Amino acid sequence: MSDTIESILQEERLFNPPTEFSERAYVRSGREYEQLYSRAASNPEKFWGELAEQELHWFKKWDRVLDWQPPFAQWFVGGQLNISHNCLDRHLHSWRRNKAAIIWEGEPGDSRVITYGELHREVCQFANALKSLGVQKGDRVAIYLPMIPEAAIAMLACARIGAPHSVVFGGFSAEALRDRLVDAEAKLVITADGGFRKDKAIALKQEVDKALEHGAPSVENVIVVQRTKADVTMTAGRDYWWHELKPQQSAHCPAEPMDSEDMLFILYTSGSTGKPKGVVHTTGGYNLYTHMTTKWIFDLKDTDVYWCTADVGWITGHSYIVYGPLSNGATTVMYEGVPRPSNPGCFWDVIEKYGVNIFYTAPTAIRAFIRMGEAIPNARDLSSLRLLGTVGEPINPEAWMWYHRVIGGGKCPIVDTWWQTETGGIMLTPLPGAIPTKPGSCTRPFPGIVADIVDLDGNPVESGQGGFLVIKQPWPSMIRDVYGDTDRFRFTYWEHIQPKEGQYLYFAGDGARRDADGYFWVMGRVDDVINVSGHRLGTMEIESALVSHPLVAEAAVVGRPDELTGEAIFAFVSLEGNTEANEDLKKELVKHVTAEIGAIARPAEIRFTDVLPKTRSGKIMRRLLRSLASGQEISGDTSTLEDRTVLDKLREG
Ligand code: 7RM
Repeated sequence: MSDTIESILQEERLFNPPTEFSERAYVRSGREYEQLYSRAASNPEKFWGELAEQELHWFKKWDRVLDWQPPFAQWFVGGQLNISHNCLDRHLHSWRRNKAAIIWEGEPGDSRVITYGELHREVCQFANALKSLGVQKGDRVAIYLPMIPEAAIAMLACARIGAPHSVVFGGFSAEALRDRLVDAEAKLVITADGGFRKDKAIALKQEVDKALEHGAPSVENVIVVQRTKADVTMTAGRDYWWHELKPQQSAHCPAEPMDSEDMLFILYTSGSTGKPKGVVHTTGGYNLYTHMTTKWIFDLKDTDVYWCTADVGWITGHSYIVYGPLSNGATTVMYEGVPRPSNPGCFWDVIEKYGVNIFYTAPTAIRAFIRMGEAIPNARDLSSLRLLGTVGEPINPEAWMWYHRVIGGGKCPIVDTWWQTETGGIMLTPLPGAIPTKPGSCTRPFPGIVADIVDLDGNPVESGQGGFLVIKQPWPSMIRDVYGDTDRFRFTYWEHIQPKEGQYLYFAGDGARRDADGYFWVMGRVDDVINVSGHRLGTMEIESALVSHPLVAEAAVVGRPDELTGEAIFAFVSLEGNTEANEDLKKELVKHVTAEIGAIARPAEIRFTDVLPKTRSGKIMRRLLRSLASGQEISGDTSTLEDRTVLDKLREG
């Protein structure tokens, strides 16, 4: 890990945008970027107000662009719009009506192309199906689906009738699903019999049944998409098939005029303490910000085929598979599969098959491709590509170089995009025709974003120094609340850094530095969040899962560096009484965590220990555990350790 940081700090390579790219880009030079940036900074309300007027359809214009009562922002106050209308209806009055909105490729090789006209019809019919089951404006609807078009259709249908959605990643277990259903008090769940992943059919409806058995009393109905044709149990009066319910419905369903600040969705994300937080996003600001970032960062044109490989269960799927691209009238590719032993080149096949021009993926995927060897992508025609992107974690410069050379053929700019579930959209990124890139840096803030690196008192640190990444001004797609827990919203994001005199800084939870050119280099989380393959997991969540096993007395979980996944989960576990520590029990605990949370939380390593290193006041000293987990010598102060012999015991472990 320290090697990586060293090499990042010394990175000096600079890649200018190719002239052919810049000439045709929305933002064509560093000078144009600077102009946009200073226009936004000097008068944000004018900047966002003009864009909102030019780029979106409003049923009613706003009275005020911004109302900022820190930490509560309201954007486009008094305005009314509907994001489903902006993603669909307004494209129907032009040639885009018959343009591909979604190109979908299933893992087994089946596929569908859905035009804007067809997508509109599907969404309207399904929105009416939701209404027929009594779903009303304001009711929360959970979506637990594989990567099939119905996921996007369900999201847009909820948005159309004003029912906030809560998409739960299909890889989460029944228990994790139940927690989210309970927290959001979801009225209805949309799921599928299953989905295909790594050549196997994964059961989903079965997980929903389990979640409901264990108690999620708010759920009244379940709608089930038929995907794998697996046997499922349908409970009469509660469960309905999508393919039986939807076709009976009218394709006429006007979009509900929503107040700009009406809730659009809740999305759960891990933090350093407690259960996952329900991040609340609202309508107008989110629509505008994801629209503008998609347009300028991906330089999206009507002739492009755009593909983001995320799952709709994550914020990247919400903002950059569904809402941002469709609001722009773009063609967005959805792929059900992941690279797997039977088809390690499947991503390149999809690019070749559909002539993908813009490709957005995660560093962990790139590192996996590097391992598989460049012969695999080299055997496909990737010449349609003109722009590449990454998201989810810092990208190591060597992976960046490989991506640039092997996938981009040396001619595609790379946008390394830093952002979070909470920010709703991309915050730090190059604009590809304007900003020269450096491998490993997410470069500069998007126009309208005022970012800085500060110490705990909110004072900016010197260039080249590490500090906390903060955002100093409100932006349209910012988190509005933690669902049902405003105290947690304040505490997590707005009280960690304490500047003088009522100044409010949004704290992202990341450490970063800025170089002499003003480029940002994000180093990773500074809290107890582990980033495994770009997925956020709270150490405490995993610890709670372990401790819920009857033989576990105590557990401490840390991240250790991993070449492939960025970080891997390392769990220190002490057992109850005289329980015998053995390999079988390790396996059982791994299974237990998978059942409690899902496969993404699977510990890479479990080490049994009699005791955990604690301070005299009883706090687990994670810093020491992190060193142990990564096989490093323990450095720094250990004087607060209650029992010094613990360290020797742990090393032997
Ligand atoms: C979009 C997303 C957010 C956390 C964030 C960072 C890390 C994301 C980058 C990155 C370095 C990047 N949402 N992160 N992108 N670190 N460079 N380009 O990932 O809420 O799931 O995670 O991911 O630590 O705080 S997220």
